[in-house]
Amino acid sequence: QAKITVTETWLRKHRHLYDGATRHPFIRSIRDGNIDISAFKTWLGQDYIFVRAFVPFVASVLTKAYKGSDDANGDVEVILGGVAALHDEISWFKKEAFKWGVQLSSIVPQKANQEYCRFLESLISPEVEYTVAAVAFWAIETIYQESFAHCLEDDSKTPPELKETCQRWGNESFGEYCNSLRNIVDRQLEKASDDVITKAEATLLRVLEHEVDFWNMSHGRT
Ligand code: HMH
Repeated sequence: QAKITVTETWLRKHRHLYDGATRHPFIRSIRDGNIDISAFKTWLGQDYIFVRAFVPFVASVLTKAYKGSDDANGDVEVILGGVAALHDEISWFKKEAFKWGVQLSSIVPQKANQEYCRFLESLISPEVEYTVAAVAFWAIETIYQESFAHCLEDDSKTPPELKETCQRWGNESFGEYCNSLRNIVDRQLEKASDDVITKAEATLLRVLEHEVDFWNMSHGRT
């Protein structure tokens, strides 16, 4: 029987908050086909700003992977794949924004977004251990993967014009990438001190809260 991993323990323990982030009313409204397109446009513009701030954070995780692990397991390459995907993602946002008539140059980050970006910046600090930063990275990617995969299930009524967006994060290969991140994280946590494990769990909770606030913002609830 396979050993229960640390991430498994955490997901069980924090199931309620985790489901709150992956089954948010904003995601449900996409899945049910009754999404307000203005909410979608808000999300699109705000997420573009988020992704731009996400790039230096992911680069810092890459640096920590290079310095901090012996990297016999190829962590650097997995994370580099994430950086490459973000390059493509930024082009996609520009194209999608044009399609929906969203003017990216005039988007002002809302409060929840500012706070989330500030949180990402705090994790860039070299004081933050590789394990802690990697947990945040895994959680951030996985929440989007699970949320958007939910909108692509057979019984979903996702509007056709939003399918491509859902595919972007909900596709299978993005799912495999998230699994690779999870394996990296569990391997690190296996050899981490109690202090680092405690910090990493607190960081996961902060990510979940920020993700819920981000969806709330898009949904016009703040
Ligand atoms: C807010 N969380 C948010 N935006 C994203 N693009 C992702 C996660 C996944 O990259």
